Amino acid sequence: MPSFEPMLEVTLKNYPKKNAAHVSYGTAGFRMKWDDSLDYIVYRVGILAALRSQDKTAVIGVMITASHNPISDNGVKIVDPYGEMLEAHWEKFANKIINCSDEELAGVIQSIINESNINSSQTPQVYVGMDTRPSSKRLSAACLAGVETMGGKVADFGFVTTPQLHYMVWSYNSKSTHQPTMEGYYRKISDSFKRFLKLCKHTQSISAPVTIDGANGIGALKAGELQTYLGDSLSLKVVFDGTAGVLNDQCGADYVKSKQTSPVGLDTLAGERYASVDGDADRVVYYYKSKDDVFHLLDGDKLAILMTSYLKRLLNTSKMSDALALGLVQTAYANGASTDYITQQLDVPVACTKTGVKHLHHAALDYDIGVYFEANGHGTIVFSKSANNLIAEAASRADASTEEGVAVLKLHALSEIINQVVGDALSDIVVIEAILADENMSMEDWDKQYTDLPNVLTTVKVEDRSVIQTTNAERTVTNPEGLQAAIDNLVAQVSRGRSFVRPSGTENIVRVYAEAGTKDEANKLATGVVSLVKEMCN
Ligand code: 16G
Ligand code: ZN
Repeated sequence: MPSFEPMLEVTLKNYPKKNAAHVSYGTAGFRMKWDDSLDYIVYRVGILAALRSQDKTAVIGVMITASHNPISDNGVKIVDPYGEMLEAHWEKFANKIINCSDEELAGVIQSIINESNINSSQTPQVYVGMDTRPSSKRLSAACLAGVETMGGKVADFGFVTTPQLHYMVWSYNSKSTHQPTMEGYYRKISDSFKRFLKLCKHTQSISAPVTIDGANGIGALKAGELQTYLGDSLSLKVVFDGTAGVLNDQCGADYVKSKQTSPVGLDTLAGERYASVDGDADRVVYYYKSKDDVFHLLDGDKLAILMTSYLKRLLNTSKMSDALALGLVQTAYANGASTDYITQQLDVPVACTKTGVKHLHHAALDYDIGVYFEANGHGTIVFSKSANNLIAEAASRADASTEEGVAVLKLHALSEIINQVVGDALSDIVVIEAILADENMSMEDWDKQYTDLPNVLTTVKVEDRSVIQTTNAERTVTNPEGLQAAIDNLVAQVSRGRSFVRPSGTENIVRVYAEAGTKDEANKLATGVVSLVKEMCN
């Protein structure tokens, strides 16, 4: 009998399979409305994470969260050794282990062990974290039971943001000098930020606070902790901190981005900076109110352009632009004006990938310095190993009395403020604040880098979203036949038109995006494409 079986017999009784419906590991792991059937899923994910740990001889992470979704949802996803999303081949194992019956479970575990040649004598090590949902604690306990079933050891980090858990896993496995502890995480950001500020002409500290909408979730709690490390170098004023409101309810990054308005109840003042994070703090958008009382959103595209244009300048001044290739990665949702600006005005190459962080992250690794952002605010900057080494080495001998030397030191500090492992709202905010301070830029200045083309993002309910198939990073429909030609025809009828449709990866709907030279044209295009989808897909 395999060594895990006696223990499995004991723990399985507490986590019997409750859901007959097939579930699959998607871009967000397993995610659904919470009811007690999620318990067995997370228990089995704990088992799988332990197997993955033995497979990679490394610490593996499990994060319990449903991100920007309502408080009644929850979910779970696995973090691979260097903080990446779970490898595709193992997503198949995840589907197998979750969808088999209780009776089949031992056999499925054994088949994964056999197929991956896992050495079962190693002790699995799993890091577990959770968001602030009421259901998260019991799910975390279920995960622990799963890991322990396989004889594994758990480090339970309790309430953490998703990027913090990714950081811990990466930091431990890569033996980073930045410790796999909360203190290590905060010190990495705050020490490098303070170093950066000392190199800036305009300011030694940023006096005006940035207001952070914590979505009534974990981001609020952790922004508060980060503040204690930042001291008076940067003031984070946290609102929607969970003391009164409900998680992600009329606040948070998803609300602000999709409704294009500030959170309900937040009294915005002209000239001030605001940022909203989502329920697990891996997404962020900025916004401000202009003097004429108009709300202006600075979404993931605007963040990406600010970071990319600033990096481009630093590379030029530091005379490192020949050695380090800079590039930007976006998805089809990126506003066309942002892509035009960065390619035409700044001469930085842009790649486009499918939706989902892992695709962008992967593509960004093709550059020495790759900036990637989804328009919804997921994103970060990744540096290749050799870029990190080159920058660290140049910084160690940089002459701070020259412009060139200062640029090298700033580049080095930025590479440490940013969470290179995964998009991280808190570290993204600190990077944006660093750039705005150094450039002495107001929100208006930032917003003026380019003007968004008017756009519409809407959804269509269809019977079966899988009838829509796409290629070319989701920008071209291959099925149903004729749909793409019909979309092209509508696009040709408006100025600067662009439109695409894709099946959602998270809900049973089709998403439609349209942009054009004027708001009327964008609306007209969207309406036309929605009709086409309804006609041809139902
Ligand atoms: C998931 C993805 C997010 C993407 C969204 C698209 C991760 C961590 N999250 O939340 O990047 O924007 O799905 O949803 O990859 P959709 O397929 O329903 O449009
Ligand atoms: Zn999220």
